[in-house]
Amino acid sequence: MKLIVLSLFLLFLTLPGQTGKYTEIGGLPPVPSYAVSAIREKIVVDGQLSEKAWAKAAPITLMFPWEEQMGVKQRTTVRLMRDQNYLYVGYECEDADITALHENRDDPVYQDDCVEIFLKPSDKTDHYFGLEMNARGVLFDYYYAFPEKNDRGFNLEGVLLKTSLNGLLNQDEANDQGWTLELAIPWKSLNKLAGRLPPAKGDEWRAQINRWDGTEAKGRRLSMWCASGLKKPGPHNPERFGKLIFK
Ligand SMILES: [Ca+2]
Ligand SMILES: [Ca+2]
Ligand SMILES: [Ca+2]
Repeated sequence: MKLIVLSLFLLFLTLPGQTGKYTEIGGLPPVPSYAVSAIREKIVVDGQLSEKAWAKAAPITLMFPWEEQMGVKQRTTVRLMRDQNYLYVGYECEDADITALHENRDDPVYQDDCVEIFLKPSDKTDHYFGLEMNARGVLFDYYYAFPEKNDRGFNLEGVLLKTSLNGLLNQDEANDQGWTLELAIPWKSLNKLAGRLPPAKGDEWRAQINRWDGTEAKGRRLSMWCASGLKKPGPHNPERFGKLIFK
């Protein structure tokens, strides 16, 4: 009898893609991992991913979990790296129509062409930091005491970011190619949740990476690193964040 109970327990542990506290869709693959390399090269946060280190970092391509969303699925490639002072994130967005209207810190930039990263340094809580940035380089940052309260009044100190557009912003008729965003997040800005800063080699954090693309009129799409397991399009589910492993 004991053996049967144990076998059932082990089976439960190994079943893929369980729904959970927040996950609504079963059968999803396990969340992916990404090794964040330590770099020596100095990164100039100018919106150009021209430093050699960027070319060496492994690319993540965002996927589109919701087939019902409208419009063209434009590719987004994301790379991460780190040094003693910063976590660096570089986004390359293919985009035939670059649009972004919001201009001020903590505006709802997720309504624009926008890229995001959520960082959850602690496995003791569901709380995490969010950074959402539009194609103008406007930052909306917050502390999400998930799932209860999203505090947009919280600001991460010293974040550097810059975009570079290959096209014309908010010009319907322009033939745009895309845009890039270069982001540097100071480790010390994350001390509200992180145990050890900078993270040591082998430390593991959870993270999600997203992009909102399109306009209300022509349809909008959400793409992401790992499927959030929600029925309605949305990125907020810390159970389905991927794993960042620091090197
Ligand atoms: Ca650069
Ligand atoms: Ca767009
Ligand atoms: Ca804020």
